[in-house]
Formats: sequence, C-alpha cells, structure tokens
Amino acid sequence: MSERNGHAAGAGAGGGGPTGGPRPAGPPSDAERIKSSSRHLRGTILESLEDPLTGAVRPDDAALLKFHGTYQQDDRDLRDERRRSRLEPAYQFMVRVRAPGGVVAPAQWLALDGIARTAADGSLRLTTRQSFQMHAVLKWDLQRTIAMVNQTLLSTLAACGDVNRNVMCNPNPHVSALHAQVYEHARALSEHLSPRTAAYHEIWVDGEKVVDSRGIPERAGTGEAPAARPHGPGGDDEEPLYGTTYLPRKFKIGIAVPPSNDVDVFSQDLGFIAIARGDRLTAFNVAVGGGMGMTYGEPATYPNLAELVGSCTPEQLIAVAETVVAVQRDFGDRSDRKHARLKYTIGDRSIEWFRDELHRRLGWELAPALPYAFESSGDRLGWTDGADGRHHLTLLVENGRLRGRALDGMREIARIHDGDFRLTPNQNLIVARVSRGKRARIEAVAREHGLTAGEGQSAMRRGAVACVALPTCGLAMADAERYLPHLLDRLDPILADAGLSQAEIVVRMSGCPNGCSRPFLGEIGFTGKAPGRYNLYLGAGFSGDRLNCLYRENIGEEEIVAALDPILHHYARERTPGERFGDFVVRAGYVQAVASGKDFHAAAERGRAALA
Ligand code: SRM
Ligand code: SF4
Repeated sequence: MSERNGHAAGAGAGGGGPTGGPRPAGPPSDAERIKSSSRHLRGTILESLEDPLTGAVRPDDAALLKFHGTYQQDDRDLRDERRRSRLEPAYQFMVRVRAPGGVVAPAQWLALDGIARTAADGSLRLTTRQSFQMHAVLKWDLQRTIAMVNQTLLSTLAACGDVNRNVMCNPNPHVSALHAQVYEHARALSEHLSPRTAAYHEIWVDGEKVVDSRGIPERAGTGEAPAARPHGPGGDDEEPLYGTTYLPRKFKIGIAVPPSNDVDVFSQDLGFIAIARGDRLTAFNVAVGGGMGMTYGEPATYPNLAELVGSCTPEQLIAVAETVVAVQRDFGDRSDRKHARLKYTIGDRSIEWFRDELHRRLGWELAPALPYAFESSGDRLGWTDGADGRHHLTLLVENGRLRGRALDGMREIARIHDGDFRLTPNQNLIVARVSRGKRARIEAVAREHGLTAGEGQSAMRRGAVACVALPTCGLAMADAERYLPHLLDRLDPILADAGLSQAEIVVRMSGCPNGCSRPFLGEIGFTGKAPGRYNLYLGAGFSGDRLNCLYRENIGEEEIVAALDPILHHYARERTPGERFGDFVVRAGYVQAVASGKDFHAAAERGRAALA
C-alpha cells in the first residue's frame, strides 16, 4: 500500500455537492475522536459490560461495540410505558454475525439456533447482506453470546462499524464450478480486509478483564500500559490497513455472478462482476461508489449506483479491493458522517479522479470493463440440481424472519442435513448440497413446518424484501418487516384482478431512508416517513441497474393502494412483450428515468413539474 491513513492531514473532507470539488476540511466528527482514543476498539467496553446499574453501555462504548458486531438498542414498543414507569429504556443488543457469501454449516446453524432460543428473542433474522442477526440480547448475556458465536468458528467482528462489512456473493457455489471459484474469492477478500485488532479476542473470546489495578487498560498478562508500547494494542501497526481511525464510514463489497445480480452489485461501495469463459473465472469487472442511504430534506445526500472503472484478473482482486479501501480511508469525509461514504468521495471529485488515484497507487492500470448481462436481482426459489449431483432447495423466508414453527423446522433440517446452508441477498435460505438420499426427507420436514418455496403466492410477494425497522431499529420512522406482509395482502387482489399474480415485480420496503432493504432499487419502493406513512418510489431497473424515482410523498395505506391500483392495471393492459414494470412506469410517464445518484432528487422535481 502506497499511502497511510491521511485523514488527519485533511485529505478527507470531501463534498461540495453535485457541482464541485471537495468541501473544505471540517473538524473531525465525534466518531473520529471515539475511534482514535479507543486503542483499537477497546474503549471502556469491559467496564461498561460490568456496570450492574444499567442495562446500557457508555455512549462511546456503544459506538465502538458496532465494530464488534453488536448494536445497543431498546424495545421501541415499550418506550412510552417504561418512561411512564420511570424506568430506563428496555436496553437490549442486536448481535450480527459475519458469514462471507452467507454460507454456514449445519453445526453452525444449530449453534446459532441455540443462541437465538436461549439468549435472544427466539428468532433468527436473515439479513439483506447474507448474515444473521439475533435481537434482544441483554447486556449480561452479551459476552457469552458472542463467545458462543466464535465457538462455532463464525465471528461478529466487522459485521458492523467503519470497516469492510460482510462480503456478499451469489450464494450458489455448488451449482457450478464458477460459483465455487467466486465464493473462494469472497472469503479471501473478507479475511484480507478484516480488522486485526486483538481487542475483539480480549473482550469476547479470551474473556479476560483487561484493566490493571489502576484501572488503566492493558493487554492481558503483559502488565504493560499501551502508551509504553508503541507497537502493542493501540499502537499504530496493530491495524496495517485501517490505522487508528479505521474508515470514515462503513464499507461494503459484493460479487455478482451474471446473469444474476442478486447481490445488487451497483449498490455496493465496491462491486465485482465475475466474468467467465465457460465454467472458468477469467476476470472481474470493478464498480465503485454505490450506496443507498440518504436523509430526507437533505438533497446533498442521495442513493447512488456504482460505476464501472475497468476490470482485473482474479489474482489482482485483493490488491484492487485493498487499494480502493485505502483511497476511501485517505480521502473520505471524516467530519460529516452523512457525507462520508465512498459515493460522496467520488461524487465530489469525479470518477476519472478516482480511477487515476487507484491506478497511481496500484502502479498498474485496470483493463477495460468486459461485457456482461444481468437478467434479474431475485432468487430462484425451489429445487435446483447442482453440477456435482447434489440438490439445492431455496426456501422463501418472509422478510428474513425465522421464528416458531419455521425455526423449529430449520433446526430439524440442520440435524439431518449433510450439506450446508446459504443465506441469499433477498433474505431467503438455501438448503444447499442435499444428497439424493436426503432430499425427500428434507422436503417433508420443510413442508411439515410451513417452509415453502412460495408456491401459491404472488410473484410480487415471493420477491419482496423489507428491513427490520420497528420495534428494534433505533432509526426506524415506520414499520417495514411487520407491515409489508399486510400491504401485500391488499395488493394481491389487485394483482389477481389485473392478471399479474405471477408477474415478477420487485418490491422493497424500508422503515426509513437509510435503505437497508435497498428500496431505491425496487421497481416499487417504500421508505418510512412516520408511523403508517411512506414515500412511494417507482421505476427501478428489474435487474438493479437503474434507481427508482419518488412518485408520492408521505402517504398512508389507502393512498398507496389507490395509487398503485390504476398503474398496475395500466401495466397489465399496455406493457409490451417482456416489458418490466419498472421500465413501463418510466415509459408511461409516471416517473422520470433517474440517470445517476446526483439526478435522484432532480428527477423527482422534473416529474413533479411534468405533472403540474
Ligand atoms: Fe442497515 C443502519 C439493519 C443492510 C444501510 N441497518 C442500520 C441499523 C444498524 C440501525 C442503526 O444504525 O441503529 C439497523 C439495525 C436494525 C435492527 O434492529 O436489526 C440496520 N441493515 C440492517 C439489516 C439487518 C436490514 C435487514 O432487514 O436485513 C441489514 C444487515 C446487513 C448485514 O448483514 O450486514 C442491513 N443497511 C443495509 C443495506 C443493504 C446492503 O448493505 O446491501 C443498506 C444500504 C446499502 C448502503 O449501505 O448504502 C443499509 N443501514 C444503512 C444505513 C445508511 C448508510 C448510509 O450510507 O447512509 C444505516 C444508518 C447509518 O449507517 O447511519 C443503517
Ligand atoms: Fe432501520 Fe432504516 Fe435500516 Fe430499516 S432502513 S433497518 S428502519 S435503519
């Protein structure tokens, strides 16, 4: 790597917005102070965990805990009641597991199932980045819970925080030799970009209290305070890539294997598109600067799709990823967290600047991007046959939540299964590599427990994705996971009436504009505004290659149904052969085509003007 963390030198600070150049450097945000004084993520987490007077941790430690894969939350359904009873909020922790490509073994499934039942709220949440979340873990159980995750040879380190997160990858490694090769690259990337801090093991795995008799944190067993040791915990070389302040913001990588764009490769900070000759992986196209989150009323924030900057060989993949991360580390905005993702670093300077900087640091140039074609971003539910004679069953998990009978069913399957499990980017679940002898039994157990491939349901429901939102998410403005099934109950009869029950229309709902369900890539997208009220977006590309556009703002259920009913009927009547819903609503003039992230708000304005 040619350059070290330069944020303090003011290289960061981007962001003059659409028209021009990086913003002048502002003072580092509070998050930067917390990171830099944390001695590589140690902070006072251990003391916070041991404080018997509260179910919460200290605010700085709550920020640091994210890097360790856990978020402090409180049950928002209970907030008012607890306030009235003069009790502190019902503090609890969400624990997120990191599993590159979403792959886990049956023994790991059983261990996570056990944790969900004994330490969490009895559910397992499959996430939109192919990971697991467990909710409602109490502070007193946190160390035990994370230790148990590690005992299964999984980790929570870097599941959250200002680092590279779970590396996504098309989850069918056994369908072809190509997928298997790509999965190995996802694992290697995940490992290479993992933080190196020893704090994680000290706190969660070794379980030792790392505070000396004076209350000064030290590395267990050395008797030496960090300040005395330049290269010990907290020393500069503990994190060769991330340095003492890690990245300016979260960083996400996904690898797509065409024709599937299930990982929504253009929503990633760094997206790779596998290019193959037959079953042999030959190259990766490289796309940079994607992201979904924005803030209402702040047009300088916007969702964005990553742009292609070239291609590399499989052997060059890690060098490219590390260098992209390093550029963002050194130039990302460290003063305004709403402006700190790679999409703004590039947006403020230009994609040409970024490519030049990447090439300069690599010392060689990416080759031109290679041709590829995506067909869809959805999952193929039901049974598929692998090249190795094994079978794969993709089950529909509504909004990724497994509890009750469905969770019991999966436990039964894990007990008999000798292949593995794969979480999909659409929150579904693949029972992968099922041997011929076990296929009938697994299918029977699934059926007995109501686990299906969505037979008999509308195609819209089979492909729908909603984020967690209420009651656990502290940022939610409206329900998503708990509400989307109900809204689909209202839309299903309209689809049936229009003859669209089996039309694949991508629907995504998020409880706020942070976009955890990637709602701006929904042909129909919703983001929460207030309880029961949503923004409605239309017109994304079916395979995740165009952002959608705001169609109606802050509307409730009746208005949503009233808005969509005529459009769905219009689509049913007047679509051209093969025309996707997202393309139709643009052609029919319901919304404008969004050309890029910087055009996202302007396109909505153009649409309003056109309708006025
Ligand atoms: Fe997310 C924050 C849940 C995928 C963009 N996300 C959160 C938090 C941690 C709320 C918080 O900060 O307090 C949510 C916890 C809710 C809860 O109670 O569990 C949360 N995000 C999720 C998950 C569980 C949604 C789901 O239903 O599956 C997904 C976990 C993924 C994982 O396993 O790692 C999840 N989040 C995403 C995605 C989709 C993706 O990565 O492909 C996005 C959009 C892509 C992107 O990053 O731009 C996403 N989450 C955000 C943002 C907005 C970031 C931004 O740049 O503006 C936030 C808020 C923030 O970071 O400040 C956020
Ligand atoms: Fe929470 Fe908003 Fe993410 Fe939904 S989109 S999980 S409401 S942060």
